[in-house]
Amino acid sequence: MEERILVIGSSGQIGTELVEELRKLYGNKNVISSDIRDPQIAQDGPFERLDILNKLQLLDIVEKYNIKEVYLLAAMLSATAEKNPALGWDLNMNSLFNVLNLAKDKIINKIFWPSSIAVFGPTTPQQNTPQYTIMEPTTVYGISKQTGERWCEYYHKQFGVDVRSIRYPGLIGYKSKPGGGTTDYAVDIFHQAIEQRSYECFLSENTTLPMMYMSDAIKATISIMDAKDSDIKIRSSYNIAGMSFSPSEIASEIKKSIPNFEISYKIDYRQEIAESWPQSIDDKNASNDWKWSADFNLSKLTDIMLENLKESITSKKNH
Ligand code: NAD
Ligand code: AKB
Repeated sequence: MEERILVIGSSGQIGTELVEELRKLYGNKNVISSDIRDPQIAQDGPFERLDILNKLQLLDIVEKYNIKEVYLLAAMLSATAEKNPALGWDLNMNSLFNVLNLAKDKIINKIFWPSSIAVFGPTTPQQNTPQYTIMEPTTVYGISKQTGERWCEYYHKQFGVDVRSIRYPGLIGYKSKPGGGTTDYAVDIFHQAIEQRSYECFLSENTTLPMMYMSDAIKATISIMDAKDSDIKIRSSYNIAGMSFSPSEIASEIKKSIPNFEISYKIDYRQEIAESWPQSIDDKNASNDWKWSADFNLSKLTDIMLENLKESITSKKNH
């Protein structure tokens, strides 16, 4: 049987777009999407309901489709995990072990597992944060990602597992809704700008964070998975950078297209999380090792988000 790819947590913000792209590259039937909930948009290709914490169910699906490559996207993100620390830890760690162990047992060959800028903490240099630096995360999500990075490197060194990873910044796209992160405001703001002409932001106006347009994130994911094994020099996780902005900067950019748009601020517990993260990222290791570079800046991102969301919101209203 042909070797196939499994995406776990495919109904989320990244999975929705990654599955679409992987199917363009490898064919619909060769990319199996899976999640505990239905997909956000209609999909052309096999979908399996899979709880990643259920090892037997995972093995059944892997054997049924002759899966050799896994993209593990199921996780609890920063804001939600702060409200459910034990559940967040359980999901984020045991999902990773279940997949790493399939590779250790030589059932699958290759794994993609995303880390995050949340691995950094308040003692990390915030500007141009280096690949190797102080890492003292203060959220359960950040602790789980930092621990996950250590385990990925360990499984690579001790058992030869081919696991590849990227520390994504906050991701922004129009095709899917985000799932409980601190950077979610940067997606919600576009929806509210079009529908309400106003947005109440839960982060303060000058809170700068590293962000990235979803197409760049998908490009990075596919590039690192396609890179030659010998080019992957870091088996914990690579820094990658797109752009950095604050709520007031994105609001000003939106105002260029929607002049009567207004932003207001009502800060909540997510402010403290955001303040513990870097403001910008140094990604030269990714550029050197597997030729990474971003294509999108804030102005391009804003144009694309507004144009596409206007279209989809108008067409929903007309149906
Ligand atoms: P998301 O919350 O949008 O999607 C996660 C998906 O996992 C959801 O569809 C959810 O139903 C599914 N899921 C939850 N529990 C599950 C289980 N037990 N079994 C199977 N599926 C389960 O998250 P996302 O934004 O798509 O993020 C994907 C990965 O990328 C995560 O590891 C996240 O930490 C990482 N990441 C995301 C961002 C971002 O800005 N989106 C940034 C950095 C890192
Ligand atoms: C979150 O805000 O939790 C995510 C992330 C940066 O990991 N978007």
